Amino acid sequence: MLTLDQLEQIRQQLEASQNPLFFYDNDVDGLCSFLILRRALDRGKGVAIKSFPDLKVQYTKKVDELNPDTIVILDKAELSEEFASYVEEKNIPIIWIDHHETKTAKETIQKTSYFTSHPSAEPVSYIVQKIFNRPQDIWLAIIGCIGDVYLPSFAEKFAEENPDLLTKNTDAFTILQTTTIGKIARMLNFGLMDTTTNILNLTKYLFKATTPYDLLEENNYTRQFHKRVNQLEEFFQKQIQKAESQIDENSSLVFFSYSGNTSMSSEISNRLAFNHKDKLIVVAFLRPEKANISVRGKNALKITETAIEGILGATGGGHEEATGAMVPISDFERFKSNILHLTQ
Ligand SMILES: [Mn+2]
Repeated sequence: MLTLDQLEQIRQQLEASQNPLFFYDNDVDGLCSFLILRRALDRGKGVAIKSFPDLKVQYTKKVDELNPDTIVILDKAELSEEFASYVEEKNIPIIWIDHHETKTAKETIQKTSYFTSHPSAEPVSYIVQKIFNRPQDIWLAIIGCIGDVYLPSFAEKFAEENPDLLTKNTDAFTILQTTTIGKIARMLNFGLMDTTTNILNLTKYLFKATTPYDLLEENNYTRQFHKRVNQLEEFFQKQIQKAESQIDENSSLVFFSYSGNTSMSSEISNRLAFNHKDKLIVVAFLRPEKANISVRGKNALKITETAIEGILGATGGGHEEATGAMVPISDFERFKSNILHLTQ
């Protein structure tokens, strides 16, 4: 975890900024991190990063458009050299807060104020909640942490006060799959799979929301969010059913691939991992060019890294028991056979 000095340093830099621009990872931890800082500062714009694995040079367009005096990167493991040097030339400081292992070059990292909780790896929503410590944002920090399968210290008290939202003495993974807070984390991940305009409307609503019920309630502001969530929830349930109908009980591996308009490999793999705790779960979303892959289970990181070794253009990484990878579609069968060999 970051030291108190580091948290204080971030706080001072943020408070000195009049027009911060937040780039946040396109998932619930990234979103909640942005919301916590935006609510504390009451200023700044937010952009969800959709490029993978790094924050790519295309986002300098947003910098030109919004003209910030500080850039804050949240929950993104990698930063492209082109983006960093473009911003450095404009003399705009970058605060980069993350919790993943990074492969970004030292020279690029040195162009930023880099803060990471790796290797203890507390989620970014936990880190940023510790900067301002505003009690009214704790629910957002909990949702962000649970989305990243991490149980924050402040969850226990919250569970005592909100037993209908969160169960006490439960691990983060079970909370994600069985409680209302977990359901909201999944809803927000689905809500982020929408157009830029709809995401912007959702975040604006969340600048002012006071409880998780504001998200569950259907009103003029949440209507589009609920509509999108219901669409994706239906697709999600279908994939789970399909995957489970294919499971070989004698195998330690669940290998499931699907396609469609929306990649939700992370959500699907989490649910399958919860339902089949003894198995390694590999879920692949097949695009014309490449496959988006999520791996869950024991040694997921080692298995992912070994399986993509030697595949040109393949990337992958993450946490010990939860990873993401991208493999060119031309090498997908090779990736699959690597996984089969590794799990036999
Ligand atoms: Mn995260």
